[in-house]
Amino acid sequence: MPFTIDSARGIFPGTLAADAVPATIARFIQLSDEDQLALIWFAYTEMGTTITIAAPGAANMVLAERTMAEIKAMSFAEQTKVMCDLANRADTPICRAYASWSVNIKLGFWYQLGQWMEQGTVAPIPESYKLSANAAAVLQAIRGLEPGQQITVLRNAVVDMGYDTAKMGTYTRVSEPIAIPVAAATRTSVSIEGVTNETVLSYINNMNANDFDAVIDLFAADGALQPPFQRPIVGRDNVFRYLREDCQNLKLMPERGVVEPTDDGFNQIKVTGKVQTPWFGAGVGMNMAWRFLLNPDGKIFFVAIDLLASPKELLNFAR
Ligand code: 45D
Repeated sequence: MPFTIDSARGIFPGTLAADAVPATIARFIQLSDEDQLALIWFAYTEMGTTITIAAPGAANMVLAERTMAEIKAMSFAEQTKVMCDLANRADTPICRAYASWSVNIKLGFWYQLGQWMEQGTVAPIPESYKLSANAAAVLQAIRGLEPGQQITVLRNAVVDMGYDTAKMGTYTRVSEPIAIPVAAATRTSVSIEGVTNETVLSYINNMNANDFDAVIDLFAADGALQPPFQRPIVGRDNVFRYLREDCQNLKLMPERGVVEPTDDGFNQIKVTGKVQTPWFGAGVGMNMAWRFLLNPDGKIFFVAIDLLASPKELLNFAR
């Protein structure tokens, strides 16, 4: 076996990911719970003046409805406590429920709370709230990021909240219903400058069609997918579950790439381009790279998805 998942992670080592994102999160989680909430509130409302967030679909709001109704009925003091508990990753029933939700349900939950905070039905962040010097510095750092990195910081901050699932034993994961794949007649088909590899094209086109049965067929049995800033998800069952839970309705817009065969019959392929999330649509194009390693059967042994450090990286194919 010429490659392991670990060695595969190192293909195209010249790729510069947006390390500012994990660096910002690392500073953020050091802040007090109140500072965290206020900082996100300020960052979110500032961003709202230039980019519009789409309201989450009803199907995914309904899954958080009971918790949201519970919070709505509380006093301001209790509501503030719940939000602080989430930031502190406390062990409470609400923090456990939250931890069981998929990313989009977590985001939808906060979207709703944000609206209620704006309307004054849920405890708002006082306009006079004074961020600590550290929190103000983190907010300033977020202001300096490009929009794709800003929304990733917000997303990752939200994902990290709630109780730690590793401490929860067995629990039922809650995720939005699976969308029906796009009908054959209305599917889109990409072309990538420099890449005609069928596996890669099929990966992109089937992701764009929410056809995860077809996507997973492209993977080797022991294949892995590494999302931005995460450890690889290994094995078809795990990758399949991830695709169905967290990857619906994305728009992948690859632009160019390179193919480089290895001595052992594998193919390394790097593709760069833009990705849109359903939350922001065409309003935010994230600069991304896919680093594929295909085995001699043309199956995906490994693919890393990276959020790039800058638009300049879209043209970096150095090996
Ligand atoms: O705490 O090929 C308040 C994969 C204040 C799959 C708030 C992929 C208090 C394979 C404002 C209320 C998925 C890896 C909070 C490709 C408070 C593949 C609320 C890549 C929290 C291409 C805050 C996909 C709110 C990618 C409501 C890169 C914040 C997807 C909302 C990236 C933030 C998606 C939202 C991203 C952020 C989505 C909605 C970055 C959404 C970000």
